[in-house]
Amino acid sequence: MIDKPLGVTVSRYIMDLQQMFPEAKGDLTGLLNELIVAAKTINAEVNKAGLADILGQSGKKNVQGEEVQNLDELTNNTIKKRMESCGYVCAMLSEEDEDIIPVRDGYSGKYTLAFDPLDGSSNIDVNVSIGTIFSIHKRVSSSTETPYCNVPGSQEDFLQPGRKQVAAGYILYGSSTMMVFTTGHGVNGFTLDPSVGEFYLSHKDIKIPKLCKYLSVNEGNHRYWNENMKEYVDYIKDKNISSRYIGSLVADFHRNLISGGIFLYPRDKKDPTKKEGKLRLLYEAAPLAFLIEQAGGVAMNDEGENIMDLIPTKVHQRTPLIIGNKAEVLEATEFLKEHSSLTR
Ligand code: AHM
Ligand code: MG
Repeated sequence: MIDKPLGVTVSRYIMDLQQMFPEAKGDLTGLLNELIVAAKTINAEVNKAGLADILGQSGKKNVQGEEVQNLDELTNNTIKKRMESCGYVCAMLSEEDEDIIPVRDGYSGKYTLAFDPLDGSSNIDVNVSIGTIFSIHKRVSSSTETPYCNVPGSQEDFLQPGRKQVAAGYILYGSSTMMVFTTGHGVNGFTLDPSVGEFYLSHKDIKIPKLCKYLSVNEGNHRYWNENMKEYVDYIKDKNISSRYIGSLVADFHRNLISGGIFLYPRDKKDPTKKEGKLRLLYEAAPLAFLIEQAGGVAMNDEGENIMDLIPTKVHQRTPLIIGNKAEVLEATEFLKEHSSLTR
């Protein structure tokens, strides 16, 4: 962890972080800076989302006669465009694209970038917090003899456990816009001053509070849960806990990170195509697992496996997710396991 005063800019913070590693060549610094630029562009678009009806809807032309993209598409394209020729990534993986996304010839870099361009997108039209989640790994598919730039990335580069992430975080477009990230040296939060266009350190070395204040789960799915899950939720509701569920993972996570809480998205019987739960391992669960672990919490699946240790077999793999205060998450997974024979 580097100790920087509140108010330091995110770029300065990242540069100082790089100084801790004399062997670093600046690629991760460069990549994070590119993400910051993408975040500012997305933020500007998100802030105009309510004007869609005035400026033109997706599939139609706007007042300048340009084709209007929906916000998911626009954020996805913004990130891809910034990254494809920055020279820091060898390939990308996005929730919006089925296949991994290649970068331009000759621009292949050292890292992979997996991202959910706009998490919580069902909340866009109702002006509720949404966010961009990202996860960065070092590529594994190139040899030292070959310059990175000549070797495109492959699926293998993405099928790495969360434990191997070199950085992860999110940009939350909420009542203010924040970037929260970790490189494995604690979690720090930076708030955007929109009048200056700069992110400033506002939340230093974030640790999840000891008290688990909130329970975040979609109770509308109650009838699709298995018995152990139903019993667990009844059990925890008997404790001194409040319910909070936004329906944007990134926003629910952020609230619980700052205030203390447990978030669950278990497997359920609602949709047979989502037997493994709804959330995606590589660009939702794993990056948040890295953050929560750095902040003193933990993320597990319903089999009691740490999300950070899961080895993905598919790039768009889903996983049940239980994340937040350590004691409550461990208790939840134990509870679920204990009763698991009832339902599986
Ligand atoms: P998205 O990435 O398409 O927005 O879907 C993921 C979202 C999460 O942000 C959120 O936790 C979850 O889906 C909400 O799902 P539900 O409406 O089933 O509760
Ligand atoms: Mg999502």
